[in-house]
Amino acid sequence: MTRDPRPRPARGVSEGELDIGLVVGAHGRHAMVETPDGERVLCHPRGKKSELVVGDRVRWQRAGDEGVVERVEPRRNLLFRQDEWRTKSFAANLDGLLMMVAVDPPFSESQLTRALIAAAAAGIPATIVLNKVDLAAADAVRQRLAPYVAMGTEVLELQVKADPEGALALLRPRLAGRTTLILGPSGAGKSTLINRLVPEARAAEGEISVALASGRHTTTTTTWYWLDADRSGAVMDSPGFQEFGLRQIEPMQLATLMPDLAAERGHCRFHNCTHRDEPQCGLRAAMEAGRISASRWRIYHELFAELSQQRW
Ligand SMILES: Nc1nc2c(ncn2[C@@H]2O[C@H](COP(=O)(O)OP(=O)(O)O)[C@@H](O)[C@H]2O)c(=O)[nH]1
Ligand SMILES: [Mg+2]
Ligand SMILES: [Zn+2]
Repeated sequence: MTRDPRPRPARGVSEGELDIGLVVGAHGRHAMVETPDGERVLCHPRGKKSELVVGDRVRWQRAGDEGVVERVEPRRNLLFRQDEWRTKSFAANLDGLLMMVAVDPPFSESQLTRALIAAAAAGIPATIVLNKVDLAAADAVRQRLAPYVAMGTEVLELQVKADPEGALALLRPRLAGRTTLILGPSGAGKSTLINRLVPEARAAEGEISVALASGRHTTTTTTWYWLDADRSGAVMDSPGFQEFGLRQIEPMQLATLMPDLAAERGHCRFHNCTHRDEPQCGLRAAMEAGRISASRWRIYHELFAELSQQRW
């Protein structure tokens, strides 16, 4: 006998009857929802518009073996990127972002800055992790990150492969009891780190992606990993770090979201200075005095131009 797969209508269901759940995987119209007991139920959102994001708290109800998400609880925050055509959410309700880069392969400072700006706009505290400091080029890369240290961003140095115990000792207290997204370019060492933090990570990832993708080959989305048996801390891993669009941000907002630039505001001749070519610009003076790095200054201008293009 086959079960009617259609979800039951929501009519007559009061809020109190709906279960609370946590979205630990999401793909297209499916989401893996975890109950407070740790059971995982494949769910579909009711209604066409609602997009479910990993980290969402949802109200849902069972429909046979599966479930229907009736409502998403208000999000504390949402980290996303947005280009001309689409918005892609990384995760919701984050306590922190770990931006992981490595001494090698070389990383794009523009991509790093974009992610930090998106986190700042979403109100999510970010830490930079520099991995592979065992490699010879470590000093040169440290110099590249000096402006970030100077502007108050925490920069942690790791060698996950060469010294995994040291890396764990540094990170575990910072990750405990919190929800942290680990983001970074391919090759930075994210998988190596997550496999150290969560030895059963590979299995968990496979389980969710199989259930969500129904066996089809799909690109993976954000993956959720509990750090401990009592499920108090979690890390997430997300693809799609390249082409980090920031269309959600107004150009005039940019300087407020870059701490080194923000610190120099208030000294421009024009109160609505865009810091591009206005005379007596306090930010330009700060750059010339070495308080804003040449690379951050260049990235600001590239972003300002990009975000000023006509929106469709
Ligand atoms: N030298 C060195 N290599 C590392 C370190 N951590 C990771 N790697 C290597 O970097 C490569 C990419 O790591 P991976 O975890 O797959 O990166 P991901 O793409 O960010 O997930 C692998 O060959 C790792 O063995 C480290 O601390 N030092
Ligand atoms: Mg990886
Ligand atoms: Zn200015």
